[in-house]
Formats: sequence, C-alpha cells, structure tokens
Amino acid sequence: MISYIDYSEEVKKAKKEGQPVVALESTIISHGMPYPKNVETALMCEDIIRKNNAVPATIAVIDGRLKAGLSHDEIEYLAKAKGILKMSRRDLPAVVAQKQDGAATVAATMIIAALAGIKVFATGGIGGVHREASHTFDISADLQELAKTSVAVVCAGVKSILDIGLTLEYLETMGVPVLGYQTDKFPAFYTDDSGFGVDYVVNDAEHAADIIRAKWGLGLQGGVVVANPIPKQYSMDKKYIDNIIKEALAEADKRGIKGKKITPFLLDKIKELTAGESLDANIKLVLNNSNVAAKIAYQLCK
Ligand code: PSU
Ligand code: MN
Repeated sequence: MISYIDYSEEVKKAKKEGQPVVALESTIISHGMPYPKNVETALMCEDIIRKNNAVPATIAVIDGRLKAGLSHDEIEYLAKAKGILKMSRRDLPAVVAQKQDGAATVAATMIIAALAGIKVFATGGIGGVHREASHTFDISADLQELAKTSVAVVCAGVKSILDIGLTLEYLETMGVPVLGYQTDKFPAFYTDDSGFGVDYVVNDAEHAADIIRAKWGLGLQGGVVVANPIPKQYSMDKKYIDNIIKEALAEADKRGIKGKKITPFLLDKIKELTAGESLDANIKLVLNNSNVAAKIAYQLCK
C-alpha cells in the first residue's frame, strides 16, 4: 500500500514512544483568520500543547502529501498564500492525485488524523447545519465525519451563524456524544452558552478520556465532541454578537454567497463589524481548546 503521509520529526518520535499527539486543523489558518494573527495563533496552539506534555500535529496537504505535523515555514506558507483550497472529504482524492495544496477542514483533519493514528484534535468551532438548511441543503461534511471517523474533537461549540438546535439533532441521529467540559451548557463559540444543553458533563480530562475510551472500546466507530466553552472573561455579550451575526448573514444573503465560501465570509464580516473583538475571542478559545485537548490526549495515553 502506498504511503500518503509524511510525519514531522516530533510526531514520528511521539508515535514511536507512545506519547500523546494532538491534531490541529489548517482551514482556520488559511481561511479563518487574517495574516499574521493566523500564524501567531497556530504557533501558540502548538506551544500550549507542548507545555502540556503532548506533541502538536498541524494537518494539511502540501504537494499532494498528507502532512501530520507542519514546519514553521509550511505554516507561514498556508497563512500567507492566496487561494489555498479549503479541503474537505470530497476534495482529498483530487488534491492528492494532482499534487495540490489543501487547508484541512475539521472533516479532512479527522480523516488524516485517523490515518496517522492520532486520537484527539483541537479546533475553534465545528461546521454544522446552516440556518435555512431545509432548502439550501447546506450541512457541513464535518457532521458526517464525526459520525464515522474515530477522533475526539475539542471545540468551543458551534457559532450561531449555524442552526445550533438542528446541529445537535443531527449529532444525536448520527450517534455522536456531545460532552460539556465542566459545563452543562452547549457553548456558542463567541459566548459560553447557546441556550442548548450538552448530553453529558465531564469534570476533567480524565473523565472525558474515560468516555472516549469506552466508546471505542465498545467498537462504536465515530467521533466525540468535547464542547469547551470560551473562558468567562473573554465570552462576548450575547445580544451584541447575535445582532452582528444577523447583519453578517443578511450581507451574505444579499451578495448570494453560498457553499464553502459562506463560513469564511461570515467570519471575516463578523471580525469587521466587531472591530476585531471577535478575532480576539476566536484566538482565546482556540488556545483554551488546545490546552484541554492536550490534557485529554495525555489521559488517553495512560
Ligand atoms: N468555524 C470557525 N472557523 C473555521 C471553520 C469553522 O469558527 O475556520 C472552518 C473549519 O475548518 C470547519 C469548516 O471544518 O469551516 C466548515 O466549513 P463548511 O461549513 O463549509 O463545511
Ligand atoms: Mn457547507
């Protein structure tokens, strides 16, 4: 069988020694944040993971090679280059065969992490069921991936640019447990409470690892969502951000923006309308998720 994956030195070593590894996605670098905050954040996430005795594996495809662990230069490249493909499950075969570059979404990162034997993945927010999905059919491939690929995803919930209630229904249908990390409230990315609950509350990383281990021990394939709220001191005002999101959605509608372009468009618009406050919140919550993911990966290794 052809090997499609290249490991960074530190990931190779960690795998050999049975050390914990945490995957990080790259769509957030190429499409989720502006330069140079995107590089700075990506590198800070890696450092937080190392400080917690785990090894970071930022994931992307470069020249058709699946990368489990990127160099500094590769991260810089993905952060700066224009027009890097936002790559989900459906894009992977063509990107590999045509030796292209691709920034990995949550779905693509889960696939590559699973191939690389990585069990835990930290990101900002997962994709979900879009508002008006009943006629647009826009449901992120991230949800199907969570249904079938066995990687635990630590995130700050989903943004209310999506239909949070329908996203949670979809996860229930697909058998994906949603664990609240030290909370019974499902977080809404910029805010720590979406108004919806979680399935199970976990008190700490060990508790989360116990449930994740039991899922896979039972032979139940698929992911687990660990919903880790943005720290209280950084949580934005709900009314304020809801109004901004409404405005951003109206703008997207007016311009006819659809499909894979909609999430990056809305993120950028929200950043502009909040004069950068949403970007600061985004950075804080990703760092917080990297911290928790490293702790869970460590517990799973024990
Ligand atoms: N949510 C964010 N920031 C992001 C994304 C989602 O707050 O950068 C990215 C993730 O990579 C996620 C993808 O997997 O958007 C979902 O896109 P779509 O809805 O097109 O599947
Ligand atoms: Mn979509």
